[in-house]
Amino acid sequence: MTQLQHTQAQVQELNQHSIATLGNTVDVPTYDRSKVKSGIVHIGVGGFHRAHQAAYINELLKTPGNEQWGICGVGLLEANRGLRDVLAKQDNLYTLTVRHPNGQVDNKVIGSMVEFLFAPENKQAVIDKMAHPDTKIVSLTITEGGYNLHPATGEFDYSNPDIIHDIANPLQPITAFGYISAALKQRKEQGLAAFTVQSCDNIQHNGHVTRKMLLAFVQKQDSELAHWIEQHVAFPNAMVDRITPISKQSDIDYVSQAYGVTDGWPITCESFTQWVIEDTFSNGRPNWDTVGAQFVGDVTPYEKMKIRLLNAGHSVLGLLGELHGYSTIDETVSDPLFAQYLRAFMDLEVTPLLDELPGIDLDGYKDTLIERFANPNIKDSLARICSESSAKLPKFLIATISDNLAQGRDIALAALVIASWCLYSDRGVNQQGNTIDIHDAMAHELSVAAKLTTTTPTSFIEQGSIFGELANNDEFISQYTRAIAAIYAPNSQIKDVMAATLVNKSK
Ligand code: CS2
Repeated sequence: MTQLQHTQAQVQELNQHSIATLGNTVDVPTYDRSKVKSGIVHIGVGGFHRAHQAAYINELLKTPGNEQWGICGVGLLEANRGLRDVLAKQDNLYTLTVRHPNGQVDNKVIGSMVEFLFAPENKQAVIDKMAHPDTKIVSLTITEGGYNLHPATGEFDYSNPDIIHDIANPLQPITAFGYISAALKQRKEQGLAAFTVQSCDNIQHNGHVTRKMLLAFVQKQDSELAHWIEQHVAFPNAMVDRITPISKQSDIDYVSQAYGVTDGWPITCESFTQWVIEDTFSNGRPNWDTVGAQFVGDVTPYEKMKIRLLNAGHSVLGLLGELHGYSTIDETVSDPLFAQYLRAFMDLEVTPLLDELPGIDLDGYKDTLIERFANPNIKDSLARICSESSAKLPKFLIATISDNLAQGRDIALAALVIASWCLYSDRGVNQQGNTIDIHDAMAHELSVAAKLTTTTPTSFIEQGSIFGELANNDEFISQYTRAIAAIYAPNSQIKDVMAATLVNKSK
């Protein structure tokens, strides 16, 4: 045992009372949390929010004068009940374990979330909180799928049963759009200023998309409110970045051993963090730039760079790695063939599409991505990376394929990834014979379409809600079916097909 490790007898629960005794072993909130008010209501308190926005606010609160910028977390889903119970026991405190590539570990107790509301038990409390005069920002991490846009058309999907419910029941919402609309209506009626709606999800133009989707929703409920939103609500675009794996029992064990505290839901993340935000807010904002975020006039080129390189890069490694039988990103990228494939994909199929990036050394950025993926202390599972691929890939990867085809460029590397996604959905086992852990809202549809491949080689890409018009593109069909033939051949190994694709690419 190292000096820092504690015996079971000394372990105490993490809460406002116990943090007073931890000052020497861990970075605890030094500010008076009882004075902090919720200026931000955040929907979707997953690991990423707790490692990113909540960590920035935690730093900000250390400087007096920022007490109006605490966070009220909101859980919309029944699945958030467990989180609510843990946070309630812990006075909404949790540990953030920051793991550097060189093995250094920093533990911080984050105190910026001062309230948490579990929406299924009290919907009106959530609407009232958002409508409260202290609330200046409603921020979101509702995942790519949460924006309810039809991936292929980019339009609002009115056929979603939850949306149909919310349009008909404005005071009993289920979706983020339903809550935001109800709260903004209350503010409008009470003559209060609108809050900013701030997306923190990995979607290009995330602010514009949120605005378009919210307006499409509200139009069907109350066109006057939609008009008021158009005039008064700001939707800043932003690029967000910090790799945050899913918390595991080993993270809980680590925290109790490292500083003698039982934390029911600690979060682990990498040391790298980035947040580039367009400075358009309707009702004030925290000075996030004093704690490491950047305000810019136009975030578009940075978002595109990040989503098309990092997020797509994750999916490339994730799907190919799952098929081969790897289980984490660091394990996958430490295989030289996978690292080479990723680098070729970034250099040859993404870089030519990126816009000018003032102040960014793109080669350096790509090197850093590979180093971050290789961080051996972040055991980021391929299962997490590949989860909800049906919502992620249209934005991360399929957009790159369409752009390349429109410019007459080759797409062989990306086409193999899509073909691998088909085989992954078809077989559900990797090439070592082990079951692949698939989490996707469309898992059933994906598997049904994939299973038709042997008779109809294009069946998988004919799923219009994911691939749109691509299924009719001859060049895409030819590259995709070539990749399908290679990976469906008897005894085919994904690594051999990757190597052959790289060789052809360099010809
Ligand atoms: C990942 C992201 O597949 C994914 O969703 O690429 O969660 C990624 O880890 C973050 O975007 C990093 O900023």
